[in-house]
Amino acid sequence: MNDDRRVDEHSKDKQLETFRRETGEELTTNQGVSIDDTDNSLKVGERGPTLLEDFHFREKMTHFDHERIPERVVHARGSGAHGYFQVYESMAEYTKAKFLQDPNAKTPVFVRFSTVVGFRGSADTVRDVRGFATKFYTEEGVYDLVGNNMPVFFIQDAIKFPDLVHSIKPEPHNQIPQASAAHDNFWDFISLMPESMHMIMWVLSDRALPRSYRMMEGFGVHTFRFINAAGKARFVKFHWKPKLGMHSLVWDEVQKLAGKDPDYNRRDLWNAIEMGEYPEFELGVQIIEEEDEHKFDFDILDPTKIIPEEMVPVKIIGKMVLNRNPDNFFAETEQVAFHPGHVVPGIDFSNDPLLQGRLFSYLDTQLIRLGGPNFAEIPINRSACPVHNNQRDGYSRQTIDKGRTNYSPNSLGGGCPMANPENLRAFTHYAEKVEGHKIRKRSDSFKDHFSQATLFWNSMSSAEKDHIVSAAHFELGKVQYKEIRQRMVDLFNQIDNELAKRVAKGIGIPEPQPVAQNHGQSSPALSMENTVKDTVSSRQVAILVADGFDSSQLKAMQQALQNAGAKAMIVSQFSNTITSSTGEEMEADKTFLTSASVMFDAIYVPGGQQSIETLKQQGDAIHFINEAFRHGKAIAATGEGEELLKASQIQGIHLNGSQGEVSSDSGVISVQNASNMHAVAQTFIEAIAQHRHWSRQQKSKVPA
Ligand code: HDE
Repeated sequence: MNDDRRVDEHSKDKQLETFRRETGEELTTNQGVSIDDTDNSLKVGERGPTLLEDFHFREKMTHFDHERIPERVVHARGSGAHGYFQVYESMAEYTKAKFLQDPNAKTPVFVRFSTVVGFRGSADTVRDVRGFATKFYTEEGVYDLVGNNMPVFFIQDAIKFPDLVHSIKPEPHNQIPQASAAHDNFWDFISLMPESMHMIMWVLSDRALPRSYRMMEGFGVHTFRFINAAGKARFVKFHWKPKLGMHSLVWDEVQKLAGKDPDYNRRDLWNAIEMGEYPEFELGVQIIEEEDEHKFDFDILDPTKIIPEEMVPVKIIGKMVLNRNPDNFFAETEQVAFHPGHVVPGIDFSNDPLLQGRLFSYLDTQLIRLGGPNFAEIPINRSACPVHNNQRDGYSRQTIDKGRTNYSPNSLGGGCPMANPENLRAFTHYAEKVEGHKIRKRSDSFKDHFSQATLFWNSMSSAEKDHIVSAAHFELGKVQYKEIRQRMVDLFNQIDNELAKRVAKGIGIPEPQPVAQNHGQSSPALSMENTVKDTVSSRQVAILVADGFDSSQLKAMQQALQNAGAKAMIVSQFSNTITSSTGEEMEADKTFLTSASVMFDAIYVPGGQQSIETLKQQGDAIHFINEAFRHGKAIAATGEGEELLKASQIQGIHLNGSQGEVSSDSGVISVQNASNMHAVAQTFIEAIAQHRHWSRQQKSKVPA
């Protein structure tokens, strides 16, 4: 009997290795019989009917006919990655969970990021919540932290989930729209669900448009429990903090990307891992003593509430590194089955009614999606430590259980496998005392639906506020029923009168009078403006060139960007060789046709008289500049490159010309005298690290 429970960073990979298959030389049937021809079915004569006895044809076609499984009812579109988790210091004081004890131990993980609403084939860049689900293969069994990139949820009770999802999915009569909340059914539902307003503020904010799965936070949402070896329990909220900071795309950009590269976030994750730019997230916890459960002016069981970080600091306890792409999308990313009920000793639930309902739903949904009760045997779902029980049979059973006993208690099998109350490693549910009447009622402590929505609004920078208002204009602008738009303005008015007035103005609703007093509180941690802005690691920079470019400027910039960890790509009209003013040849990485400014974080235009004259005649190059400017991206031009900026329609920016020091005006750096490329590159890199430059004036006048 192999009962070795030790797990290290490579345990899961080794286990998966036993299931991997390389392509062999010989083509065979599933029974291993070699095949001589897979292009012609077996027929009676060359032009005759196909024979039923063609087992190869039947097997090949039958397998193909059954290749699809139902997509997830929500979170259908996702991208996965392998990696490891490592705790920084023992958490023994708070939890006995084994994987949170030893700072030298690395626990294998598999993460799946997802959008929520769109179908499996929908675009990545849509306004939506992102799923952030992590499977830890620990030596005490599988632990799943099934979170989102927003810390709250739309509803307070799981029983409303089918209604919520029905309302946001494409409308049932015509299946429109795809992967979008901008339709009447959704806002009809929301306008009648005031408890959703805090989450709505998050969904309308830039958090719903992540630049990358590597640049968003993750949250366990619910309050969970940590239990230590002495049995002491504390409440805990989980946070993932991205090492690269939180950064978002802009609305115009996401819509264009959805057409030009619907796999934008998936590709970004894949490429980053392939390039060795391993995504890293730190795990943080907010810990609340049991006796403090009622000290807040909201209920910590209410999933529409955060515990502001300024109130209970987030203690960073470890890091996760994603360092390996899956071998096969279907086998791993599609078949992975997460479940908030997959917990290990030391981590337990709270009575959050949303969490309680989820504990039912996830197991239930896998039964239909993965075709029966044996999904835990699918390689990606297997525990890395041994599994023994009396569960048997069912569709696609893989395990060959030896022995004659499949029941408990037994004597014929020596009583094994045995549930043992003395086993210190066994999961023991926290013995919380609960008493009450059976009632269908929401607690009064769940009644305040607006204070934290106001907190969120107050915490936004002015650019973030603008984005929320524009998002509301778009979403509600698509709503045909005026009474729904009116109800939404009334709800926004409960949050803040200025917000409601600004929203009303764009959607044909009269400006409302104030009905509630804004409490004036804010939480700086909620604003993305305050995030990490000190790295350009893995950022994509387009270098626009044509024949006759200045190669010394280009090379100096390329080198500086590379040294800083960014990825520079040459973009030109055609994908052929381009020749510099001094006769050097370079290959274009992308063309104006195969790429677009929306696929880059920043743009650089090196000088070279002939190159700039050509680019000035190319509408695509001008559009590149206008669009990047409109989207707030860093733009640098050196030497004659400045002429291209002048030929574009960017406005309100001071082009530096030949005078003075290298400086950035709202993220635009232009220097005619390119003698100090080092200083130009450093200023450009700092501007890219800022991610976006919202301060640009009059940018809405720039056509793009
Ligand atoms: Fe989920 N959710 N959910 N959810 N959820 C699913 O499970 C559900 C909720 C989350 O990459 C489904 O396997 C209910 C909150 C993620 O495979 C389903 C409720 C949070 C994923 C389900 C919620 C999440 C899912 C669909 C309200 C953040 C994708 C397929 C009570 C804390 C996991 C599946 C993956 C997936 C039910 C609300 C996160 C139907 C009933 C809150 C990241 O079981």
